[in-house]
Amino acid sequence: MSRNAESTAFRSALEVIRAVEPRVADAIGAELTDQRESLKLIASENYASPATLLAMGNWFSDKYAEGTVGRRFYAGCQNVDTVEALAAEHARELFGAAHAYVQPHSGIDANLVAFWAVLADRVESPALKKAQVRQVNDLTEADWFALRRELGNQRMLGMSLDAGGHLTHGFRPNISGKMFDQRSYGTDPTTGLIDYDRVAEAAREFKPLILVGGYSAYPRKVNFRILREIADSVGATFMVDMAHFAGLVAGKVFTGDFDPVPHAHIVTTTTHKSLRGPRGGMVLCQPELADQVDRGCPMVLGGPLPHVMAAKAVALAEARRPDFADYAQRIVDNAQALAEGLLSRGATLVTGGTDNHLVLIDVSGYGLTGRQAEQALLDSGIVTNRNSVPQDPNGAWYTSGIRVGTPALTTRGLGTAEMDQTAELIHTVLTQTTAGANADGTPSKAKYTLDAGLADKIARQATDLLATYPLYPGIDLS
Ligand code: DSN
Repeated sequence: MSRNAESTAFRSALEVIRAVEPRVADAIGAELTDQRESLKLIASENYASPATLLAMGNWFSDKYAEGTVGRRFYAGCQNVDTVEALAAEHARELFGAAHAYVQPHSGIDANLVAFWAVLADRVESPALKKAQVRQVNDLTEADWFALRRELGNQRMLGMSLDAGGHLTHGFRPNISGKMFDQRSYGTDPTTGLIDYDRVAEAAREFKPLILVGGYSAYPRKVNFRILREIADSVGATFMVDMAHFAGLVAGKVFTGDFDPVPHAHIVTTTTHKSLRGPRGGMVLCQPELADQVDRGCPMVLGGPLPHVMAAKAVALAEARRPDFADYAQRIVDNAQALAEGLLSRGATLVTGGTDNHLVLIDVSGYGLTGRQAEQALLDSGIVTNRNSVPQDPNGAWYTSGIRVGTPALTTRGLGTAEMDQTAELIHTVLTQTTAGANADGTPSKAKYTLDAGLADKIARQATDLLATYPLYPGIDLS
């Protein structure tokens, strides 16, 4: 691929956009500049390839294609069929999955499709027979009421939010928390690790319909074989949300007990995090759930996004190349180097380190809340996000943690030496930031002071660190 082709493609696209609304073209250009100049450590972000980005910017966006491949509610979907089938094939091959559904628009959509598929599957066999209806859509409200009672009011057991679980795993502010009666498993207060015996105990007591594995802020591997055994022991469906670590599964860093695909009945993911694809979601499942999963649209999804499915096919094809495994391993090597660098300088890390792509710093050791630390780092050109730590005294808004992840910087080419330098920059900012006070003298959870000169100096050092690793080196918009 000639670099010139990438520059020409994006320059031409911006020229066309600029002729209609120049402010949008300017914002797109500014976003590239901002992304190029910032040290991006957000664990859930990455940089998709130019091919993936370009696959999204075209007339596939114009097409409605509700239904599934070869069985659409609209005419003229032959080309959408091609890209959807390709994306699903790449996903099945990449993850060794029996079935792949690539229509979900996001992670929450993928989880909704999965929840509905499990519920429908559970109620259809015995209950539909009883109700003498053909499929779950035909159930009356009274049928549903009776079924919910029969199913133990749709219980879900997932990882608690402050231990690193995700909002969509049954928590109140999310629809999953309204659909399901939820209980959480946490982590061991001393080690910060999942205590599988406690999970088994909670499952025995609660008898969930769905046991959920997966996380968005847990820095360790999870043993999915054990979780499947726990699910089986109580007759639960085992679902894994691998959105954060899908790239590590694709790149065969997580194999055997740590690969969710052979162990879970159903696996959901986003495609834009460590997997490095377009912004979207996906569901993988065992054959017995395939029919229900394919009813995702129109049950909980609107029309699929064919342009994004095209980009998913491109990104998944990229992830099947041998160099993706090398990339996935470097993500983990970098996270471990970053963890080592922070630990050696005196930081406190949840679980004391990492096995995956993320590190969770407990910033209370620096006398700061997560919010203060996040802002001070941002002032210094380092983009992170605040995150709860287990049993966080500061709650989910202020928090006591900073989550840092390496997928994006690894894509740029930074390695373990640069991770040590990054640890130095983070540690310097956090040690030089002082928590502020409210007007009445009480400690503030948001205010802080950091010398502006120091913040500028760190930001320059961050830019210098990135200079050797240009982002999108083939794209010159000038
Ligand atoms: N917002 C994503 C994250 O940052 O982990 C998960 O939904």
